[in-house]
Amino acid sequence: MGAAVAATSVSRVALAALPEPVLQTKPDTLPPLYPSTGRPYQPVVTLNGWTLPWRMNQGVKEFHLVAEPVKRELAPGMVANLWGYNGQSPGPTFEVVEGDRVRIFVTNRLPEPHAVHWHGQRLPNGMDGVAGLTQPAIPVGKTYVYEFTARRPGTFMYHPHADEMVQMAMGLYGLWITHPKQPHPLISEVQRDFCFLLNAFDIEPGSATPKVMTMLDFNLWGWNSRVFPGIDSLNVRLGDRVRIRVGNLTMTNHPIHLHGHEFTVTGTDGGPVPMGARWPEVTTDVGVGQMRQIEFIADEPGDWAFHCHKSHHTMNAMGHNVPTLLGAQQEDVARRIQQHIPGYMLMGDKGMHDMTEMEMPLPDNTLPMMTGEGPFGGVGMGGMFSVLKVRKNQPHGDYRDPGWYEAPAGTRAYEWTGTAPATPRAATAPASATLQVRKPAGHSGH
Ligand SMILES: [Cu+2]
Repeated sequence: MGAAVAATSVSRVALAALPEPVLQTKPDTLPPLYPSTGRPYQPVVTLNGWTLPWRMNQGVKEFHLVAEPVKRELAPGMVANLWGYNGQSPGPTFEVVEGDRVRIFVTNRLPEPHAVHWHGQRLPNGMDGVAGLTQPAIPVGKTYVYEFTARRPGTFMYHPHADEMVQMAMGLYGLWITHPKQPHPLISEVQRDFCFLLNAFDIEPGSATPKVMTMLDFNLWGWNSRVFPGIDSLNVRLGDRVRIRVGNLTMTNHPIHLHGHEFTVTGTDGGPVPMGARWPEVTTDVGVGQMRQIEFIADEPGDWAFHCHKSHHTMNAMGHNVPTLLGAQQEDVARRIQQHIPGYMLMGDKGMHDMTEMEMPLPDNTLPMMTGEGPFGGVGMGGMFSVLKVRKNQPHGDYRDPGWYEAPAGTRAYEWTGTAPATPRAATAPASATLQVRKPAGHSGH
């Protein structure tokens, strides 16, 4: 990673040359990149991602973005064939300071034309990256240069504006953070600043390449092209002010929900939210093409679930055309089928929780629908799910996973082992309390 950052003394030849692209091969959450050149700022941490180093060239921050096919591990046990930037999907995060002049070299190593749109930025029209409208598409193998001044601070993203349907279905996008150049009345100083993009893939069990024509029926719901249990936890110190920036480039909305704390939405991709327009929430809906920046004080120690509240989005690939079998007596049927198909299992007659412990034979390169191990057993999740870990002794600036929370004695839900009172429901209910059911009359066909 060092090459581009370390180029402090740039030779005349290098001035005319393309910056060497910095690549990342692992899906790990890299520690914050403290700026070694340019103005200082409090950096962000990209979940399961990284920040793109730059080189200074006569006062301009120069970046080199390479669009190319990549392999991305969505979670241990599954690798997807995606399109990304600089070795990963999503691409690296850009971090600059309000007022910075930036020059971005974009090399197209995709099999088709490309263009990069800088979502939310104020910039000259010809730098907006809409193929055909503001520039010719970048041909295969060619490099284009974008140059503009990062005029307003905030949370932004970048994504293709050439064959968007295919290129975004394949995982091409990234985040862009512009830090304020001086203390800003609407932008708080925080101790932890996380960012991620919401994404969705449709990958048939047993395969590795997304189906690019899918409009709504995606089967893998990700944060930064990772799915639970592959999404890293957000590790903070008790009392930290925490900011989390979330962008949505999927085809549906995602109500993002945090346990144990209230937060406020302090900004969108349109800028900081005025103080008088902020209110407390525990869930905020991130609409398609929107970004939300939430903030809270992490003042409750523990392992707090943090997830999309659409329950189908906290599952991995599953079949939706399965009949509801709750309450169905299948044991005898299952026994008879097992005589012909050893290992045949019935599912769903008592709910789906069994799926968390089931050792089902899965096709290669396929994640279980409900999975993940917690300290007390199967978590039974997938997709857009992670954990906010708040710890008293998490060192300042340390983002490493502190392990599972140890609840103080007497503060964890426990099993009742005393005698249960009798609950003779029907016998004690007064006659007047029986439900009156009025059936519709005279409407044939009902
Ligand atoms: Cu969702």
